[in-house]
This record gives sequence, C-alpha cells and structure tokens, in this order.
Amino acid sequence: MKIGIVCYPTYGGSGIVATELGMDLAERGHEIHFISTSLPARLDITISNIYFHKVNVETYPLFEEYQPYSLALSTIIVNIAQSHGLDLLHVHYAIPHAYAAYFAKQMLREKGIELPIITTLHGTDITLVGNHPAYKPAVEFSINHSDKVTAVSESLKKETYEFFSIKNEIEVIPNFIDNEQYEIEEDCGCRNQLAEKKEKVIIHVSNLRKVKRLNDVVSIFYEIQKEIPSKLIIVGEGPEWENANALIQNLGIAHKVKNLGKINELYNVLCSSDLFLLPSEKESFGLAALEAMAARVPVISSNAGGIPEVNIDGQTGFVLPVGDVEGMARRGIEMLSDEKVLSEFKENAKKQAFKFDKKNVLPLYEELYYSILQKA
Ligand code: GMT
Repeated sequence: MKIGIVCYPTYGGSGIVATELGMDLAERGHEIHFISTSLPARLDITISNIYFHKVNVETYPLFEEYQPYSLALSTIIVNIAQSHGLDLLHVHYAIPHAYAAYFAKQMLREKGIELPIITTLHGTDITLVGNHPAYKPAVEFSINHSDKVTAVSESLKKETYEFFSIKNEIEVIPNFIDNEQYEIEEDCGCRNQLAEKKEKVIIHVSNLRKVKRLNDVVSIFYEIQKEIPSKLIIVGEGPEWENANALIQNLGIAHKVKNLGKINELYNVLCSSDLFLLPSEKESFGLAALEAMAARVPVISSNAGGIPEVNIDGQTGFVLPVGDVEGMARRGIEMLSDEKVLSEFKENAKKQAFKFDKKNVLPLYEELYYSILQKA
C-alpha cells in the first residue's frame, strides 16, 4: 500500500507512535509518505520506502502569529496524494490534521480521486484542546467525517463519546512498543553516571507540561529520598521546568536531581532506572510508562485516563488518585526498600510490555487499512 502519515514532528507521544508505525510498515514493504512540518524526531529516513514531505507554512505579516497551517497541510496532502498515488491517509492527532485531511479529500474528489482518511485520536486532541469551545464543533465534524477513527485506549474512546456527538464507530488500537529495542543489559554502563552505586534511580520522562504535574514528581521524590538513597532523573523539556526547579531549590535537593533535557539515548537511561513516576492530571495512554516497562522499570502513576490499562496496580507498579503525593511516595518507599519485591515488580513490568509488543499491535493497523480499501 501507499500510505500517507500526517503527524507532529516533536517528541510528543502521538508523533512517536506515528513514526514507529510508519517505519515498521515500510519494513513490511509498504510505501510510506510522512507529511509534517519538520523531520519527525525518531524518523530514520534511511529506511527504504520512506519519504518525507515538509509542510511549508508560508508566512505573511497580515496573519501575525496565526499562519494558516491547515491550509498548507491540505494543499500538500492533495499534491502528495496525486503525485504519488496514495491509497489512504492516516492522520495522528485530530487537531487540525483530521480537519485538513477532510478538505484535502474534498479537493481530490473534485479531481476524481478518492482518498480514505483514518484518524487516530491521541488524548489532548480530545480531553484538553479538542474539548475547548473554540475548537469543539470543528473537531467533532472532522471525526465524524473520517472514514475510520481509532483511539489509543478504551478510556479515550469513552471520553470521546462523552465529550462529542460521534456518529461513527471508534476502534481501540493501543500504543505499542518494540521490545527488541530494549534488550539492553540492565546495567548498560550509564547507571554510574546517573547515581552512586548504593543509590536508586527514579525517573520521569515527559514534555514537562502542566498536565504532567511535575511538582508532584518533585514532591514524591522529596519524600522518597528521605528514606531511600536515590537520585531523580528528569528527561524532557517544557514550560513547567522553571516552577519545578524553584521547588527543587526550595526543598534543598538540587544535588539529587538531574535534568537531562531531550536525549536520544532514552533506552540506556531507562534501562539504568529503578522506578518511573507518572502522576499526570490527564493521560490517554502513557506511552512513556510503557517505554519504561519495556526497560523493566515499574511505574508509580496516577489513575488518570488510560493509565490503568497500561500500569496494573500492585503488579507492574502502583496506581493512585491524581494528586495523592503522599500515597505515591509511600508506595515508592515500599517498593524500593525490598530488593525481592522490586525485582518482582520489574519482571511484571517487562511481561506487561510484551502484551503491547508491536508484533501484536501493528497487524491491527494493517488489517484496518485493508478493510477500508476493500470498502472504497
Ligand atoms: O503527553 C503529551 O502531552 C503528548 C501527547 C501527544 O499528543 O503527543 O501524548 C498523548 O498521546 C500519547 C500517544 O498516544 C499518549 O501516550 C499520551 O498519554 C497522550 N497524552 C495525554 O493524553 C496527556
């Protein structure tokens, strides 16, 4: 098949899922055309069958900071669909990708070309941004006019039906992981750069936005480090870092916290960690938690959105109400203070990651594509 994939190029989960999916489909022999504003963060452009098309948003002073991204996107979709003969288009994140895809589809129809559209909902496009009155009718319209809609968790599917008036069926295809990529020795050599030998490594990976509750991460760690010699590793960049850093300074734990920013060697850092913290306010799935589990790292998380579908309370870690910093710290201390308990949690985390292995999940997308092409 010739498949167009539209995604955000940044380190966010939706872009990562789209990129990993596209690369794998290319390895299975499909021709994949990525359409994005810049090269997606994890895209290996050297894989054969992969093409990258940059969305050029022409700037014009009249538009000030509101340059018409949707227009530029629908135009390039039309061009790529025509010039490369795309069989279908898969857009990741509804805003404004599903909207732009709808208009591209209409333009192509006038030229006698039918382009089926698949929209994958990732989370904030529904729960945070999409639900805002400024966007809601347009998001609802574009979901209802997609040929197929998927959501990354049961929780997100339920919320989409609750928030919007949706006429079509939403299929849940969970996020996935390539477990083979995580077959690194537990101590791959980077552990001693992160912490002292006797210390535990506690990690948080995100885009450091408000929804991730970074101050909770710091407060949970503050309580844990009183009992367990440990270091907190923060991976990612984002607007909440300044606030969290102020808290770190006030609590006097700056020497125990390392902010690595955006890194490429995430596998190595995860494989050197003992506990992942994900206390998010909202989270449709929690891909970062799954990546941690694939590296044998148990997770202490909130019960937001789809997290409980990934992190199983009492098995792969613990799941507590959003904001229960005290409870999360208590569970962390419990887990980290007993090596036998910790290694059981680590094994369970790895077993859980195998359930979401790409070998099980990717065929679901392929089947979906073929079923749409049969209908078309
Ligand atoms: O977590 C973010 O803020 C990034 C966001 C995105 O759209 O890239 O992540 C969302 O999609 C991921 C991949 O499906 C999910 O694993 C995340 O849980 C989801 N984030 C939220 O729902 C807040």
